Amino acid sequence: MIFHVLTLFPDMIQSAASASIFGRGIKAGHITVHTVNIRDFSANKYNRVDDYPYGGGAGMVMEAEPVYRAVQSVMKEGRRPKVIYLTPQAPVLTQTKVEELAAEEELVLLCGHYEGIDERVLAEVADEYISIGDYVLTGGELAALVLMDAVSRFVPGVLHNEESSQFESLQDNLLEYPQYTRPEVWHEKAVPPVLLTGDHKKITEWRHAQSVQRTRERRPDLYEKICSTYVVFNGPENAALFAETLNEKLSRYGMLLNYNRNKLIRAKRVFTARDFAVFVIEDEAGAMTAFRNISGTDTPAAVILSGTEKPGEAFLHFLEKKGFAVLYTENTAEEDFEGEVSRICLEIRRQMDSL
Ligand code: 6GU
Repeated sequence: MIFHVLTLFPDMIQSAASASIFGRGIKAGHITVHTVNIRDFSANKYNRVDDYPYGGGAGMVMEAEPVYRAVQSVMKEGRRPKVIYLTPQAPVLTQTKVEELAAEEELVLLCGHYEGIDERVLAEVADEYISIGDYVLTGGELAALVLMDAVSRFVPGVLHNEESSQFESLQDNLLEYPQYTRPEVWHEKAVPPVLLTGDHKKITEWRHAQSVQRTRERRPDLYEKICSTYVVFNGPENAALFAETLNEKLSRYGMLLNYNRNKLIRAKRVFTARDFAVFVIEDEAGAMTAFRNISGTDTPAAVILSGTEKPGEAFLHFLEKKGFAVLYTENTAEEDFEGEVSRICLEIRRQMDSL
């Protein structure tokens, strides 16, 4: 991953970037942080890059031309990396957005200072505007560092095996469960007994409950958005393998339902509005028969059809009549299985975030 950071304070970027795990990622060659000093592209002999705002008001405004030239300087050899302007006047960075950005090979991060940047150059160069929270910093540099740090965790090789978790806190809109290490008793406080049982199923259930409770108490806004994800599949090996892989990637607590099994097919099942159903199928007519006893309650859903075609109107209409709101449809051509699963996973997560 290559980050080009356009800034008036390249030293601030370079010194912060050289520390810790992020710095290790640079040394190992997984990440490159290329800083561009916007002042080097000043159009006047005093190296000035700011001027008074038209219409009056406090502070100075960064001029369009130096910013434009700085952006052009990284757009060499026909490359067109995404340009992100860091500003508090933007949607706040989320874990889903971080993951989406990590799929890029190069990113250009434009850091503003003073009262902002001349609107005309932003309109020409910025592809996206991102804030890191609802407070105002003196400049975009700390925001760029925050963004790079979060993105770097998804760059292959940056985290060692023992540092990376397949599932991230916040990926399911759930906060992480509490952690404990030795000693078993500290200040008369014992480690929760379930963690000493060695019963992995019980431990997972306990952790999930703790995550939910913690989210409700500390982040009621996220709690509102928690969904239970179900990957519901029907069809032979292709569909089954895809469904399994998708379920594992999509959610730590996701449930996989095999609708090739008569027991499930015959039973009535009603999904709620707080569930998210992903239907993975191979044959639409067969799936309609297998799913005859399933219904939703305005349940958000995605449909993944194995093969070269997208799901047809008849199947989508069938699900909608049964109470599902189909937000996303996709087909899997199967060439790059892993990549396909990642891409679909990210798209489903995006849909879940926007509920
Ligand atoms: Cl991206 N920039 C500045 N200057 N302040 C911020 C911010 C960005 N995100 C939150 N506050």
